[in-house]
Amino acid sequence: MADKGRKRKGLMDELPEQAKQQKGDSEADPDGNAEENGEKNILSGFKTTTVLKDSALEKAVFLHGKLEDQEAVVILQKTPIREDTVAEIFSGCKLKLEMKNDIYSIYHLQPPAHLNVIKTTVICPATEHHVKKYQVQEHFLVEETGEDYLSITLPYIKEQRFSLQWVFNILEKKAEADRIVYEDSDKDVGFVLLPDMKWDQKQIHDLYLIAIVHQRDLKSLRDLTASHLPLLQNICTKGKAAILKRYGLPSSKLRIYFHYQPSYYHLHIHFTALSFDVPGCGVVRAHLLSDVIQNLQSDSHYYRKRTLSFPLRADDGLFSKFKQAERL
Ligand code: M7G
Repeated sequence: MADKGRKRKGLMDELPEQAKQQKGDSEADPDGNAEENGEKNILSGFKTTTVLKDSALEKAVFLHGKLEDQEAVVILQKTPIREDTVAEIFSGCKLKLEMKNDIYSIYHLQPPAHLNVIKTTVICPATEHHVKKYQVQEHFLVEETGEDYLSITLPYIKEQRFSLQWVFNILEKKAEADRIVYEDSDKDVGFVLLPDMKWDQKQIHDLYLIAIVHQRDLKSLRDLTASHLPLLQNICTKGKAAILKRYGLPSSKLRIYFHYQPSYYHLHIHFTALSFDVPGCGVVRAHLLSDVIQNLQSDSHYYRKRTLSFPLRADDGLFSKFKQAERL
């Protein structure tokens, strides 16, 4: 019975007050009249050149095009339907019958405008890397030894990959300062915990936060040794506590992991809701923080020596480097 009662509760009811205050812009502008409120529609001039990916599963379309003569990537994604908005959807919608057969009927339901928001991510100016990142491509599994890392991967990531400006902006409070959920400002073991760009913060079901370390010389898992255990343990303990406090989600409902390879080579850790089958949480890319801690406890140089497997896209520059080195 208790469980049934809980199910009936809206998901937003489950978000504690503090978390509700952190929600996205559409809540501040429930009718979606941003333009009327003085916010310019920057996307009215967007010209699509290519559809990079059209994913029915993710309910998203990834577009490459031009925005005021600059290269841009725009991602349109339908957001999950929140349980606490269902009653309003039913009472305020326009309903059109599409098909009826015996006990089965299908309707075309148009919800009130403010409940019909499409999460829109704009990357502008976008680099060639961004365009490739979102393009559908064949993937190959690479087995990178410690030697391969030093001779192939490290030189490549030093000259390539994405800018880390957005990371430094967060650490220096030049961007997203109002979104920070928790910060430990210690220069050695400190970090900033905040919602990932992928999470619209509307429901806990798809909770996604990242912890970004204050240390600037750690690129990825490969740089970690036992000397970083205090940092990792600090993130693990304080990150979990902050999420429990803000969102009421216990650590038993969290998946906490690194990506290898990451897209951005400044050490960060992903905190996602276990209930959310998020892309990138599978065995070929994710390394659980708890496993990483244990591996470093048993061998300080574990991640310097181990062969690590990860998928690479056929058009990834790193893939070409592995081919040139005849490692594929
Ligand atoms: P990753 O493992 O380096 O790359 O994770 P991935 O994108 O292939 O997973 C970086 C994480 O940072 C991703 O989950 C991104 O969604 C997130 N992220 C990227 N940017 C540019 C931003 C940003 O500007 N703000 C926030 N809050 N998150 C970002």
